[in-house]
Amino acid sequence: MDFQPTEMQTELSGLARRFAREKIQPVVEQDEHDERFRPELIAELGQLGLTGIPVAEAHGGAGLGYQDYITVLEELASVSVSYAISVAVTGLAQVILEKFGNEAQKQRIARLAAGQAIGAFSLSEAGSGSDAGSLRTTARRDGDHYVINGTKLWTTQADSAEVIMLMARTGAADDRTRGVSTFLLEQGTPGLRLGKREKKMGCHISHTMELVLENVRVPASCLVGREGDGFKIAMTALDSGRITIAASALGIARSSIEVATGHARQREQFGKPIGEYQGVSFLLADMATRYDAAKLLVQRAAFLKDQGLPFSTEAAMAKLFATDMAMQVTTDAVQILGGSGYTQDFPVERFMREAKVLQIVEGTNQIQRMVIGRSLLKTH
Ligand code: COS
Repeated sequence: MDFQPTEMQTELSGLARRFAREKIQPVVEQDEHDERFRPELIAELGQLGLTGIPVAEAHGGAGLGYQDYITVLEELASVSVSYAISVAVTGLAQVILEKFGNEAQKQRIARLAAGQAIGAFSLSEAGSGSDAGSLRTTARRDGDHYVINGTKLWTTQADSAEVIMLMARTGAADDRTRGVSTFLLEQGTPGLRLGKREKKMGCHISHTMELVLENVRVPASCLVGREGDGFKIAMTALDSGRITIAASALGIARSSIEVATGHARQREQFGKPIGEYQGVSFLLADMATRYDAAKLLVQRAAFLKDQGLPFSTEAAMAKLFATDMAMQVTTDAVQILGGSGYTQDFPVERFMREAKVLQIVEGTNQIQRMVIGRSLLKTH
């Protein structure tokens, strides 16, 4: 593992940083207010080659690794977590199709990798969040079709997605995780409709949707992998997804440190810049140290994944530490900015709201601790 970014990583992060500053920054605050997502920005990111980084060139991706991917997500998130998450969730669909899809399903990757289409991942339900294996949406085999019924919750960008990777129960309820299968659903399939859009604390650009499935009849060829493999497919995808969420946490933390440091230099109280008070400079020192420690964990998880080595536990550690770090660092940045920090004149209050969701998505940080704890205690 090398601490120096490669030439490719420097180029990718430079591209992503410029795009985020020139294209997202000018519209982000208004769009957050208007809850407006711009798919055309994803298409432009696709033209820059930034929407299919970890997918093989044969499938339309860039054929690079997660160590490259995290540099791009950090830059996007440093301006807008919503767009970083959009790229990451579309990436989740690509990763699933590449690893588990049949040849026809793999053909669907190219449009996602090019940013021409958006993907979604639909696992959670009202009664099944952390306990993902208890999901109740059913997919009943009917000849050479499946008929899917149920209601999914918290599906990011289901309203703009062309393809939705959806987990449903094909086995008995007491089969739990072994009775779950993954399906590739098309937007517009009869019986599949959007339910309510959640009113959230932050990340308003990113739409979080309820999905209602009423006798959705799909050909059996929509099954991804084998019947009953769906839970493991979801868990495998989430292992990778947790690295992308951790990388997004780095972005908002870094921006918050930059804003807070600039403020501490300029803002004078009692006749000198507030950064000259130890109460502020020590806070900044802790913020920067936590950011660097988180970055090393995220880089390690990405490195292991790129090497083809086991990385579930390390991804959980990176997600846990980086998102808790982002919550702390963004909160401290608001504190350093004082009254200004609590207003929308500065982005730190938005970053603080965005940090909160990162402690929850792709497995709450309590679930990450469970994953880490189990790996420590397992006997084989
Ligand atoms: N990769 C591959 N397989 C995995 C896996 C992983 N990371 N984690 C678990 N599995 C497998 C297990 O090996 C087991 O296989 P067998 O049936 O062959 O023994 C099976 O999946 C069930 O595993 P387990 O018994 O550990 O499942 P649990 O019901 O205890 O759930 C947790 C495990 C809690 C880790 C899982 O439910 C989880 O991650 N929950 C959070 C869900 C989540 O992140 N939701 C957010 C959605 S996106 S916003």
